[in-house]
Amino acid sequence: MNKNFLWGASSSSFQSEGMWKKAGQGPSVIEIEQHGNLQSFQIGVDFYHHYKNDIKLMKEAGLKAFRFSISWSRVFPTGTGKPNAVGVNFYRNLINELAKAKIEPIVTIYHFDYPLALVKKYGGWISRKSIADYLYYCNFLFKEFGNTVKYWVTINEQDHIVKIPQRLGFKHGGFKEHMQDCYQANHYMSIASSLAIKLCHTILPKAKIGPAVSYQPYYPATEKTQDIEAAKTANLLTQKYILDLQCKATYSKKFQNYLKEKSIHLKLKPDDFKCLKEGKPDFIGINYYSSNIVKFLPSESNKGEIEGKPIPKKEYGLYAIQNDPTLPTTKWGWTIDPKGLRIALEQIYQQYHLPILITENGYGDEDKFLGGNITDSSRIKYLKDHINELIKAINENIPVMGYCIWSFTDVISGHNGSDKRYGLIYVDKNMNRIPKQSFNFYKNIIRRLNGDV
Ligand code: BGP
Repeated sequence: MNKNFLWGASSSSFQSEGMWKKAGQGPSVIEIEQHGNLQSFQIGVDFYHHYKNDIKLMKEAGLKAFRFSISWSRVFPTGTGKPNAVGVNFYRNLINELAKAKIEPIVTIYHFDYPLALVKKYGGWISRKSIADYLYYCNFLFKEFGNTVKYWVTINEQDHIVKIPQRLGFKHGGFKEHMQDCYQANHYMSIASSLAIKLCHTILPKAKIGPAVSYQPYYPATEKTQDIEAAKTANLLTQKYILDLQCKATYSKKFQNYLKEKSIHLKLKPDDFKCLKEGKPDFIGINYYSSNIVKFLPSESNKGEIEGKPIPKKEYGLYAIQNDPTLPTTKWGWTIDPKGLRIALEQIYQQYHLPILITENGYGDEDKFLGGNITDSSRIKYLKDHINELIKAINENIPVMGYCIWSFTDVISGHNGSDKRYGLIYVDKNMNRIPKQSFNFYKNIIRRLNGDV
């Protein structure tokens, strides 16, 4: 295995740091989205105060890379303007600590926690103005941290931000979460991402930068032509349209026809496609957790199950996305499909011919600490099976740059609060860190596959 392979782990600011609206941090849209779990997010796993200890543990595990996100509103409390020195200092210290431990930082610039002030000001991503503010923030980060950070992720799971409109925070700006606005936001986010890539290439010519998308293969439920067609359509309408835009600077004709049918008319400028062409990613980050099957769903009178909301799981006349009943699932119903990881890597590489970084892959469970060892054997099996498929993909010459487990320590789950744990390290109520068995498993994998033993 290539010595430069980035064996890593991932996290995000709002799920780990805590220090919510403290030390100068401004509010973000996560407050609206996570109302039920807000308290957990306010505390996170107190990474803000535990980062040094966590990095020590990362070093012990032999991690080559750590992917974390910067909280935009910790750096710019109102989204733009004057930076918050305390926040900037926190990230500088964190990055320096990683450098000391010889762990490559992979920085996600924006991971769901959009500054609330910008939504209130002009609606956030609904407005073209959002592009300039995002670039202002990126420019600051590239100049401030570019001498130590070589890997950047522009936007985490833009496909999910569009699919879960609360993450756009529109409501708070007095806007509706209508499809038209979500797809417009997607367009502006894509341009912002491409301009950030171009800017990064200018300021930091040696750096590598790309988006991270959530990707799952869609298998036809049967061999019937209509199911095969439905699976292709679901793939295009839920994830491929974003990669086409960001990597090929185009909306396919089929996607354009779909928008037309939904009476969605995007505000486009001819220059937009020039920007997209000029800001081609160096790599595609993928977050892979599960796969789905798809069957054709005949037309009904009520076209579109969730009218007005983008990317439903069912589109009458087009497709229905389902779990494969023959595959096991996590306790939260996420299909476990290790082969799907290799298939996803193959599909993405065949279409876009770019290196791929696995920015997230992991297993959520209700781990319990009752003293002694935390035996998370289901997680170990999940990781082992996925890493095997990753190796097969690499042996098939798919250029994979690295593999980041979600997550290093437990963090607060985006959908399920603190009940659902992903970490190799358990975090208890007092913020103590207790390595699980999977910690040793991963440590051994890295040592073995990196050729250290
Ligand atoms: C991805 C997000 C992460 C993380 C992960 C697990 O979509 O990028 O932030 O939350 O999913 O999801 P969850 O915590 O909801 O199980």
